[in-house]
This record gives sequence, C-alpha cells and structure tokens, in this order.
Amino acid sequence: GGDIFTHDFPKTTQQLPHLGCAPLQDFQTFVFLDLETTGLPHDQPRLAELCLFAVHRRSLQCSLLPGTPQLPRIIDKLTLCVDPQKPFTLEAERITGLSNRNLEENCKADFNRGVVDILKGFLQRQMGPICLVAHNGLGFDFPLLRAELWRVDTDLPPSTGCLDTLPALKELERSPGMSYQLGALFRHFYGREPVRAHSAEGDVVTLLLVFLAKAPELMTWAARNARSWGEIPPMYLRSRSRN
Ligand code: DCM
Ligand code: MG
Ligand code: MG
Repeated sequence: GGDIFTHDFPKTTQQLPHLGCAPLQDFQTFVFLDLETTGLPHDQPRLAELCLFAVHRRSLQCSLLPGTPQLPRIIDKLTLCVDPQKPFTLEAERITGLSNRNLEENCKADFNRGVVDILKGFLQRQMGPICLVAHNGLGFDFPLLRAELWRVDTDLPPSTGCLDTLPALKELERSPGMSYQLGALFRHFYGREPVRAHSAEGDVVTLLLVFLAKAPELMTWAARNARSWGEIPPMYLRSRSRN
C-alpha cells in the first residue's frame, strides 16, 4: 500500500537531497524522448505514444546555428503507438490527433512486456552511459514512463541519466520575457514554426533541434546536473496489472 510509495520513492523531486558534488557523467549517448498521453498529471494519464531518438555525443558536438535546422545523419529511432486503456481528455485528443477509437481500430496493444522488451533492447544497443532527454521531463515524461514501467513490474537501470531541457535552458539561455515552452524555444532559435507538434516524433525532432542549438553547453550541463532514473518518483502508483 502507501508504505511502498513512501519507502521506495521520494514523493517529489523537490524533496531529494541536493548533491553538491555528484560524480561527473561522461554521457556517450543522448536519447531524446517524448510521450503522448491521455491527459495531464492530474488526470493520472496513460501512455498512448512514445518516441525516442538516440544520438551519440559525436553527432552533437558542433552547434549548427546559425542556419537551417538540420538533424544528424546517424540516429536510431523508435516510435510506438499503444492502447492507453483509459479515455483521452478532449484536449489531449484534440492536440495529439490520437483517440481511443483510432488506436483500437488500428489494433494497437496496450503497454505490455512486448513494448518493454523493444524499449530495453533499443536502449541496450546504445553506447553507455546513456542520458535520457525530455522537455519538462522531470515534471512529466520521466515520472509517467516510470509509472507505466512500474505497472508492468519492471524498470530501467537506476543509473540512467535524466536531463530536463526546461530548467537547463532557463539557466543557459537567459533572455528577458522569453518563453521556455518547446515550440517557443524552437521559434527563438530558428525563427520558424516547429512541425507536427504533439505527435511524439514531431516533438522529439523539435527537441533535438533545440538541443543542437546549444549542444556543447547542454552536454556540459548534463554532466553536472543530470538526475538519475532511480530518483525519479513515478507520477502515480496504481495496482500492477496481473497479466
Ligand atoms: N497534454 C494535455 N493538454 C495540454 C498539453 C498536453 O492533455 N494542453 C497532454 C497530452 C499530450 C501530453 O500531455 O499527449 C504531452 O504533451 P506534449 O505533446 O506537449 O508532449
Ligand atoms: Mg512532451
Ligand atoms: Mg509531445
């Protein structure tokens, strides 16, 4: 019951002890990720789509600005749609273009061990140490993914790095009146609209391009400030599925 929650996981990231001199992590691969879900945290959302782009640090070393947004040539990519087994909120359905009906009609399975095997296999083939990267990742994507993994009784390696580009860029890209929403950052760096916002893959492309605008600084920031997966509190804990 509740004991497991309070014993195993810190309740919020704010309650974590601040480690003044955490060991520097020389991350070899950065895995950009975005999740589409049935709603916002207060809806206790379920996962409906995930996308991961894995990029070795070799392909992140040079900042491409100024210029047209350009992705590295070498990227491993994984995009999966899953049946969330929970109704979408109207807003989530509207912005993502996903619905319970279209996911069911396309015969998508739920978040099961099959998805987990693919996800783990994808991460295992990347050169480590790995750092997951998500925009507002500490507030949304990492806790939600950990809750989904917990539901099927599994987890990622606790030492996996977790970089949230939202606080990182608030520190690294200071400019009066600036918005740090992902689309706004993309417009700030590239002077154009991001494409396919609120599709998991579209948001990962936007995130990777935003990262590339500030890549050396963000990699240094990650080495000092990345959290580890083991200290991410799941967004919520619900009974584990029994299948
Ligand atoms: N979301 C939502 N309402 C919003 C913004 C987001 O319900 N106004 C939920 C549904 C999205 C998920 O959060 O699938 C992830 O958001 P994003 O597409 O920005 O990654
Ligand atoms: Mg997102
Ligand atoms: Mg998204």
